[in-house]
Amino acid sequence: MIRFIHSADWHLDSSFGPQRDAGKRRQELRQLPERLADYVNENGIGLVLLAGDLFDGGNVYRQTLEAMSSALGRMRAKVLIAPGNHDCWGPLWDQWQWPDNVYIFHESRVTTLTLGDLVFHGAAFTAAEQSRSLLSGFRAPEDGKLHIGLFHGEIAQESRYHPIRSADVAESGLAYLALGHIHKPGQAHFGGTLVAWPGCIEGRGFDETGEKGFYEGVISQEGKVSIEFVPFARRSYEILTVDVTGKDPRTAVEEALPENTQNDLYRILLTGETDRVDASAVENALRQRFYALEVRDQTRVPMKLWEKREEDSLRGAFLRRLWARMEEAETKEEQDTVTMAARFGLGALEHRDLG
Ligand SMILES: [Mn+2]
Repeated sequence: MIRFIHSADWHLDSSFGPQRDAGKRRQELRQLPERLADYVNENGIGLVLLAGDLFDGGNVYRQTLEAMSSALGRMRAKVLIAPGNHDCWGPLWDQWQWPDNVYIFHESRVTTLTLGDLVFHGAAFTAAEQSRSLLSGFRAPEDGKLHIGLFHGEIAQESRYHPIRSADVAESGLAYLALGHIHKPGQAHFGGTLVAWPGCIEGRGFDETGEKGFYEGVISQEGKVSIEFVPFARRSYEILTVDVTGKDPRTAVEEALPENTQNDLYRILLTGETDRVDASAVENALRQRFYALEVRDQTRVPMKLWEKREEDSLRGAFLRRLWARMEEAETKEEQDTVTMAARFGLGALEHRDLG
């Protein structure tokens, strides 16, 4: 029995864009290989399959390369790497002295590495794009050994990032096909082949929400491969929509929150109908419960508030003029602008803080 890890899309040295803690997040990501080395050694993992995009680009900090290289070398496991479109084979890989337990596929055609009864078939991106399907026509020999594929690429008919067709997988004779590239984890069976892509190991923004990690697998004595997902990200990005209709916004948010949010980055969208909401007050009140929090107001002024336009008062006159604008509004954006004007105006008329 062999235990293995299949991971991909670390995107080390990602910029993390304009986030407040971008530098710290970059630093945390750089510690990932060390954390993974600990996991490998503590869990008796003998094989590590890394399916590309480990670096975000070819221009990597020396510090990152050193951290990565020493962590891989510390793993008491054979480490196999198939470079992807972000970290394609080139000086980045070629001009670095990698530890002896690390093997890097470096050709843009399928090559083979045999380790005892296991045979690995893999390839590298050697440029930022690879639109040929390398598994097309591939067939592993029926030699009683277990055949495993390792590529950066995606299950697709056409793609600039190595399309792999499901029909080719079904014909491949591979027991397991380890892919990278798609940032959301997934798996499928085609013919006798289990194919999986673990997704990115750490979210980098609100377009990469939810649990992130890797697949841990077992190759049984009989040559059967099974995998399960292991959450491993330091932090996750979550978007939570909270309807605050008829509720105190802060209470509504607190009721909707899962228990432990301390390590995570949350974007909370306040929705529903209300005439008073102060997103930044909610944000300030709850900030301590998160690694990072942003609260956005997407609520609408309640219809009953518009009913006050019938009043013979300054408020009524104000609402009548805005209501006329609302009826003329042709887009959702125009309606939102009128709504915001109504909210601010009413707040001012009632001497409320405009927040
Ligand atoms: Mn990729």
